[in-house]
Amino acid sequence: MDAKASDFLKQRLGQEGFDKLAKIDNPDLHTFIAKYVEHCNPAKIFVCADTPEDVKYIRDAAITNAEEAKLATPGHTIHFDNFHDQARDKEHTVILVPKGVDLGPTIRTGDRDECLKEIHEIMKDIMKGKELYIRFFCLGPTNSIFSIPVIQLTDSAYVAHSEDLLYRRGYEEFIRQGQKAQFFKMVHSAGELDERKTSKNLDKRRIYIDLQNNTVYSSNTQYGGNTIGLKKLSMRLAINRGSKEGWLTEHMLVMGVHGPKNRVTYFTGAFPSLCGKTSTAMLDNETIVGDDIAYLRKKEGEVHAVNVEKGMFGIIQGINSKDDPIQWKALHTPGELIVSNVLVTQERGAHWIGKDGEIPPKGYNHSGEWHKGKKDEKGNEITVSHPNARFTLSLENLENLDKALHDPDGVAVGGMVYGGRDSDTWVPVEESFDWTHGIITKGASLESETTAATLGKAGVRKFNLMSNLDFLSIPVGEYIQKNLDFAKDLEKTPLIFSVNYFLKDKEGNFLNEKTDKKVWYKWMELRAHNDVGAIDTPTGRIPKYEDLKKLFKEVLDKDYSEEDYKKQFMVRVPESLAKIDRIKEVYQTKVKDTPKILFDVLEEQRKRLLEAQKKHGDYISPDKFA
Ligand code: SPV
Ligand code: MN
Repeated sequence: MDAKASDFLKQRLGQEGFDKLAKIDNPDLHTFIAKYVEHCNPAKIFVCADTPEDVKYIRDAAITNAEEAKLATPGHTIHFDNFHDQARDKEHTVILVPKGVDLGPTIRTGDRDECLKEIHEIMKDIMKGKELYIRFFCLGPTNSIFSIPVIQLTDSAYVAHSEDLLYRRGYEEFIRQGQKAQFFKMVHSAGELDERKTSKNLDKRRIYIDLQNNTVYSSNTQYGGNTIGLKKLSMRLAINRGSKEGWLTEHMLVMGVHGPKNRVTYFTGAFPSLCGKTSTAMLDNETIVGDDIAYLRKKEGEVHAVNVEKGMFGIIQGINSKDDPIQWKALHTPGELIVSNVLVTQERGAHWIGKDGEIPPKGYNHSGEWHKGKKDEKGNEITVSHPNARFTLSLENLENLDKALHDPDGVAVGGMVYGGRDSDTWVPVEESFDWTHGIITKGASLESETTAATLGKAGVRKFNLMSNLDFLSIPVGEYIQKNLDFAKDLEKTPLIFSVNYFLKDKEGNFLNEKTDKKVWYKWMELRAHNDVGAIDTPTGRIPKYEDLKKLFKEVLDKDYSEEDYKKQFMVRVPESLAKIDRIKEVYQTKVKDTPKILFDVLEEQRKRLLEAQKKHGDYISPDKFA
């Protein structure tokens, strides 16, 4: 450590804190910490070296600071975000770029010099009177080719505590990597707090991502998606880094699907919000590796995936004992767990939208004192919990955790799944013809319909390629090309599938039960080993009726009728053609440098659809292709 940084840090951190830091041989780390200690100017500093006492210090601080409060169940706490700070702030989340760099119209960018100036002004002395928590974490398993060390500076004990549940501790990893560490740097301040200990100056809420320095600044916000540096903030840095190094960062779950004779085949899955991502990761009798973010790398000719995280920041709305027995149990078992923005009752229980039982008539929630019928300033009724209210826990608390979670090699991927909320186009499950066809017609063509739980009108299709649109830090065209190139030198290429849990008939009734998805995953598992055949249609390969009939019986003890099969797997030509038009339009008008092959593959698909239409009409029963 250079003498100046050393003197300064000793003075500000105290001997104990300084000694913890000095064990890590990395001058860049010391300089970075010194810079932001001086700039943010906290009253106190705590360096967490990941000992049980240090971790407890942060957990206790969240209570002492009143950022969290205890609930009746031992170990459970409640945290509130500001009433207007309940989701990711897309408008103020900005990728900083030097003059002349253009990432295309779908990515929010700002002039690097100007934004750095602005954020440093906002963050000047922002921690005055507060305690700064310094924590070390590791994205991906430790001691692995996937590992990325991250330093988090935050004045929120809630953020530092949440990260402890969600990420692998990294103090030892920083020591191990020493000067080699290519670490990410996070500076967060909740800013001034109001009497409810929620961020007060939301007008100065900013999330600025500096790719050049691998640094993210987050100010005047507490909501996890804006503050938990290792989640969506690091994700943007990792997408950028991976694009240079030949690996991928995807907004994907990772799960083990259990096949015949104790075989486990791993799948990854990308789904935009409210499309069944968590319920897929939590599927009965399967095992979860991760529910949100995956790194994919090539290893010995195969794709390997890791869960970047080790915990879950899950949506609590709708969780009930019948549909989500494992999460329900975890939410009712003593142990470390944070719930946010739900209702706290007088008995210090928690209640949320869609929970079993009656909604309590009153309590305390994200709006303060709450009673049934309470309205916000616009006259809209305030629900018992916020639709984006969450729970935070370690995956270790889930019964269905897969044993490979911390495997430094990750898991070999047999299949990748893309799914959206789609009432009328995609069949329930379909395999692509090959990797390129899958990346283009499934991943890069992903759309999802809005629901009543999102802002704006319901039922509007939103383009969201790979469900990664919000997090891209490289141009969309380049991102697609990197995905296409990824499979080039593989010996065993994962199959690519689409799923659609939301298909409806003309009368607006869902064509599938929630539990049917269990069968689709068993079918995909068999396909990954070539244990069942498939039928080629113009848009991809679909299951044969006999195979599904057998699986429905085995998995759900259900008699699956041929009539249901024909309705569900009918090729919908007009809708499929309309989708091609929409996707083409996006890539022609909103994306720079779309790889030409994307248009070619879409045009080939159109040709196949038109030929089939000529022969069989608009709506084609799957048996016509058998
Ligand atoms: C998502 O919105 O995709 C989430 C929650 O996983 S957040 O942390 O807000 O990104
Ligand atoms: Mn997510």
